[in-house]
Amino acid sequence: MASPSKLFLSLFLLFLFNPANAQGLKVGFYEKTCPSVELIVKKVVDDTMSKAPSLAGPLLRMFFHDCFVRGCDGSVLLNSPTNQSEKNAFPNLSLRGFQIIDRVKSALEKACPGVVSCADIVALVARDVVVLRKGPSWEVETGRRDGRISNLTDALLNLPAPTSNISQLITSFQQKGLSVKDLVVLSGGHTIGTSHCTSFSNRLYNFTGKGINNDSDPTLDPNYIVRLKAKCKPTDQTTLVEMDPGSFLTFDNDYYTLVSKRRGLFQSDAALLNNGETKAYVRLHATSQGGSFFQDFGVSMVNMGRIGVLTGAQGEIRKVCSKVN
Ligand code: HEM
Ligand SMILES: *[C@@H]1O[C@H](CO)[C@@H](O)[C@H](O)[C@H]1NC(C)=O
Ligand SMILES: *[C@@H]1O[C@H](CO)[C@@H](O)[C@H](O)[C@H]1NC(C)=O
Ligand SMILES: *[C@@H]1O[C@H](CO)[C@@H](O)[C@H](O)[C@H]1NC(C)=O
Ligand SMILES: *[C@@H]1O[C@H](CO)[C@@H](O)[C@H](O)[C@H]1NC(C)=O
Ligand SMILES: *[C@@H]1O[C@H](CO)[C@@H](O)[C@H](O)[C@H]1NC(C)=O
Ligand SMILES: CC(=O)N[C@H]1CO[C@H](CO)[C@@H](O)[C@@H]1O
Repeated sequence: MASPSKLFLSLFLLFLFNPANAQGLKVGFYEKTCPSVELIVKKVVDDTMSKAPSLAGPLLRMFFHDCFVRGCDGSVLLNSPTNQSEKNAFPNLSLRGFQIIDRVKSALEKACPGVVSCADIVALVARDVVVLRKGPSWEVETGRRDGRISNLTDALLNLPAPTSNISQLITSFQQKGLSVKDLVVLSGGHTIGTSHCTSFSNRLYNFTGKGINNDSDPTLDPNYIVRLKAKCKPTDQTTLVEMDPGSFLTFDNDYYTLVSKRRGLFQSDAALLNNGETKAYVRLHATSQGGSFFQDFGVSMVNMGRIGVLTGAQGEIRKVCSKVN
C-alpha cells in the first residue's frame, strides 16, 4: 500500500505531467529556436489575406475546431486515406484555409526546420487574422506539440451543434475547462465569416415539424426571417450568408447587437439570451463599441488555446501539417 506521502507525491507528479494542463506553454517559446516565427507567420497571413480576405473566418474557426477535438494538437489538419479524420466530419465540411497553414509551414520549415508545431501555427494564424480584420491582438502562448490521431467520431462528439441550447453549450465548454464567460466571449467570433444555409435553415422552415409554411423559430426576428428566406430556399446546400451582414469582414461588437435584436443566426447564438450571465454580457456589449469585448476575446482565446495541449516530449513536430511524420 502506498503511504499518504507517496500518494501525495504521485498525485503531485500526475498534476505536473498531466497532458490536460497547460504546463510548458509560454509566450515566446521559440525565442531561441526560431526567433522570427511570429514575423514569418504574419507575413504569409498578410500576403494571402490581401488576396482572399474571406479566409479570415474559416481560419479563426479552425482554431476552435482544433482545440475542442483532442485538444489544440493540430489534429484538425490531418488527412486520412479513408476519409475518417476530423476534417471529414459533417461540422468540418465547411472548414477552409488549409493551404494557408501549409504555406506557413513551408516558410517555417525553411527558416527553422522541424521546430514549430502545426498546432502553434493554427493558434498564431487565428490571432493574426483577427488583427487583420481590425480586431484585438493578444500574446499567443506557444510550445504545443502535434498529435498523431485524428478521428471523425471525436469531432462529432466534441463540437457543439448550432442547434445547441444554453445548457448544452455551457456543458460543452465546461468539459473543455472553459467558463460561461468564455462561451459568450468566444461566440463573439461570429462577428466575422459566413455560414451555409444548412446550418440554420431549420429555424426558417418546418421548425416544429408541423410542415406548415410559417413554421419558423419564434425566437428569431420575423423581419430577419423574411430576409433569410429570400437568401435560403429550403433545400439550399451551397449559399453562404454573412453572419454579421454588412460587416462580416470586420471584427467588431456587432455580433452582440445582432443577438440582442434576436438576429443571431444560430439557435446557439440566440441561446445566449437564456442565461443571466450570458444575457447580461450580450446586452452590455450590444450598445458599447469596444468596451471590454476586445480585451476579453484575447483572454478567452488564450484559455481556449490551453485545452488538452501536448507539450514537452509528448506528440511530435510534424514536418507536413496534413500527415504524421
Ligand atoms: C459556441 C458554440 C459554437 C457553435 C455551435 C458554432 C457553430 C458554427 C456554425 C454552424 C458555423 C457555420 C458553418 C457553415 O455553415 O459554414 C460557424 C461559423 C463560424 N464560427 Fe462558430 N460556433 C461556435 C463557436 C465558435 C467559436 C468559439 C469560434 C471562434 C472563436 C467560432 C468561429 C466561427 C467563425 C469565424 C465562423 C465563420 C466561418 C467561415 O467564415 O467559414 N465559432 N460556427
Ligand atoms: C475521400 O473523399 C474524396 C473527396 O470527397 C473522394 O474523392 C475519395 O474517393 C474518398 N476516398 C475514400 C477512400 O472514400
Ligand atoms: C474513433 O473514436 C471512436 C470513439 O471514441 C472509437 O470508437 C473508434 O474506434 C475510433 N476510430 C479509430 C479509427 O480509431
Ligand atoms: C437542452 O437540451 C437538452 C437535450 O435536448 C434537454 O434535455 C434540456 O432540457 C435542454 N435545456 C434547456 C435549458 O432547454
Ligand atoms: C416537416 O418535418 C416533419 C417532421 O420531421 C416531416 O415529417 C415533414 O415531412 C416535414 N415537412 C416538410 C414540408 O419538409
Ligand atoms: C405568416 O405569418 C405572418 C405573421 O406572423 C403573416 O403575416 C403571414 O400572412 C403568414 N403567411 C402564411 C402563408 O401563413
Ligand atoms: C475541408 C475538408 O477537408 N472538408 C472535408 C470535410 O469532410 C468531407 C467528407 O465528409 C470531405 O469531402 C471534405 O473535403
